[in-house]
Amino acid sequence: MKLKVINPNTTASMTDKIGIAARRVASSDTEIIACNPTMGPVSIEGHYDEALSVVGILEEIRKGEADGVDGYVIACFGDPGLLAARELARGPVLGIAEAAMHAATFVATGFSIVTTLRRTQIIAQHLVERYGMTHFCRKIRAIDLPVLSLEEDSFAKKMILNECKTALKEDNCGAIALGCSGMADLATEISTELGIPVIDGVSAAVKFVEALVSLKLTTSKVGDLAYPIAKPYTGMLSTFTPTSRREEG
Ligand code: 2AL
Repeated sequence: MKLKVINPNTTASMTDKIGIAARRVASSDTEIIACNPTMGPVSIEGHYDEALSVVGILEEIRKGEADGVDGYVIACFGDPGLLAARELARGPVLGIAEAAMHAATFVATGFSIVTTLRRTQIIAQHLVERYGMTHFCRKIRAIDLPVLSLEEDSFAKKMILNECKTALKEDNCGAIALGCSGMADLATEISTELGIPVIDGVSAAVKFVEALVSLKLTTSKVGDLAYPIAKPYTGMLSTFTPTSRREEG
């Protein structure tokens, strides 16, 4: 099967890291296409970044549909544009935050999230509520360093490890979800050091999408996730004009 893993920011080194994490867990007969949009923010650290990243994400989904992609992962912990992406796609589309949270509840009764900036704690909190995870999420922690610091230095990585240790000590959590796709290379190492499940959402989402595709479960085209209604789009967004698409189910 063909899975497209979309890094919604435009930083190629992060896309490479995400691709490596995805390929490490993917089945041998799964082709992973790791990509990022050419337009948009270099990192996603707030509502504004998220909103503008969605245009690039939808462009990648549109191309994926033309290329026969079976399923998608949106590799940013804010799960930007998730439902819009599902409208466009025939196959399943998973966000890494929802995948990480669901995986955590399969292996622990409570989890904490460790993310980058404090302001993204709010976005994570919104997702915890949206996904019905309030009962399971013990705490959302942040190291208060920018997303791209994970690309540059080992200091940020040390901070993540320390924050995970504090979570284990103080939060009464049995698992930790890493709150940024830039941490995709850290989960195994931290899990080994702490002795609890530490979940990278990219890896979890790839395995869940593989499972859904194997089960022949596609995105429901009945109701709000039906293909977008055909109508003119104007100005800079005219190339995003939805065309009428047969509902394939
Ligand atoms: C992210 C992420 O995963 N990628 C990005 O650019 N920003 N998420 C986050 N919570 O900082």
